Amino acid sequence: MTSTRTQGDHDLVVVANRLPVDRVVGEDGETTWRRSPGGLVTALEPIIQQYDGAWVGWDGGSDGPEEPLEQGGMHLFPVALSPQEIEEFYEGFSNGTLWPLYHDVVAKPGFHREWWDSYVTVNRRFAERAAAEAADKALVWVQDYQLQLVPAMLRELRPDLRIGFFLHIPFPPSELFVQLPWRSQILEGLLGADLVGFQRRGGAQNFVRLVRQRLGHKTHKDLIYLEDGRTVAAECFPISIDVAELEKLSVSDPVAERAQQIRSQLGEPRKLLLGVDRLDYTKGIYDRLRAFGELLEEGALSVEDAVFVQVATPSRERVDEYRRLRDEIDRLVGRINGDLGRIGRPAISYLHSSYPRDEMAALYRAADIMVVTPLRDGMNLVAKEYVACRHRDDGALVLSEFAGAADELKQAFMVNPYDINGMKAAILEAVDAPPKDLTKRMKAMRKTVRSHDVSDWAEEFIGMLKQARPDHRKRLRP
Ligand code: ADQ
Repeated sequence: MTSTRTQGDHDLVVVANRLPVDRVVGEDGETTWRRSPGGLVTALEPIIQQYDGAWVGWDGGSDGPEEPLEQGGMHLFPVALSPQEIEEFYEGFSNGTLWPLYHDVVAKPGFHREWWDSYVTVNRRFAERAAAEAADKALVWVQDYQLQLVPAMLRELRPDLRIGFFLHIPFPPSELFVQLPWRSQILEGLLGADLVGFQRRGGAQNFVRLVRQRLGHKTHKDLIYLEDGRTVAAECFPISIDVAELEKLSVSDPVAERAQQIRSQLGEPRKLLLGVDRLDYTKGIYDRLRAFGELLEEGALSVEDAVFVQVATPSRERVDEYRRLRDEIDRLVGRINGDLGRIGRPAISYLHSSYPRDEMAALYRAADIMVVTPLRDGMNLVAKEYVACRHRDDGALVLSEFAGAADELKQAFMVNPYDINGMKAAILEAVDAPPKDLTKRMKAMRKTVRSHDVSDWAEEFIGMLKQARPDHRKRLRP
């Protein structure tokens, strides 16, 4: 690692695996950049604009630009990855090791030394780029599991910075985390931050316990005291959504009309059940559809009056586990539709497409029952998006207790996604619930979602990070 201290102009630097833009290649072969649709971009864009800040990230390709880009008042600094690094750092260590390990080992993590080496190399590249762009005493906010070594690497290069880290996925209990051959390096990497944020209280507690047990640091509640005199805070900051944007969309006439149209195209079912997920083995899609299939088989529901719309956007298709999952779900849907569907009445309407926000809002409005059953999920924004779109306080949410959202959306029909009979019972309970009960539940959940949106999330994190004094023995909170 170079020890030369260079310095940039930006008082806020976000460091994330991906840049907030997608490359679009026109018919003439010309490359342009379009703002990515994700929630993180929505959350961070206003704050970056306010600070005239920078965003350091990868453009998603292997032949991306090296030169800075400007987009919507944000200064973007690309970090290049080679095809081998995409395979080893991104598909390998990030998505083949950390992702399954942090999600309760629902798939077997691969532990490969060359993947780890690539993770270290790429994290260093991100840290160096951030160090070069941050102004004196700037705030740097590092995002997610792909970049857990960046905080310590960055601190070594730039001890003047205030460094925050937020983990979007769960932080596992120590019994699972300690499987990782590089467990101490990851913990040391995170401790380079002044503030480490998690989706749930339990994640922060797991982290504090691990640094106490494994690294021998003194801790008190959510604070970790390091030998060099620094204090690191581990806090929970549950992420949210842009509530106002979705509310506005969902009450608009075109979305209302489209919601009606969706229902009529599906044959005006009495109950429309909906699932919306990235096609990922953590999301519990297979067992959810199995539960629905069994309800049809047993006659508790019939295709004459219930249909399940499952939107599953393919993702990480170069990773074996994801290809296998796609095949398994394809087969299951084929079997259920083949056995139980009728002409013009499929049991499951299964879609691989990615939709614009207005179509998503229409789907949420059209659905009587939203079924969100991940085996483990950091938060799950889909659950919150559904609630935000139910402006009439109707509809039901069936929610896994293993999603971060379960801490807040307590009035959902809660399920253990490993318990197929329990899921069947919860779906039936939601189908048969009296409208009064549904209204009471949805009203309470809408109030919760509206009281804390994604800009509150970002402002709370940055607000707390600003209080950090990396070069003093000061606690973050009085
Ligand atoms: P994800 O695992 O991607 O996020 P989630 O929180 O549900 O999961 O977010 C998915 C987003 O993609 C939602 O905003 C949803 O509307 C959108 N989406 C899904 N399918 C779509 C489709 N077919 N077309 C268009 N949009 C679609 C990770 C963690 C989560 C955590 C988030 C944010 O795994 O636990 O909530 O980051 O921190």
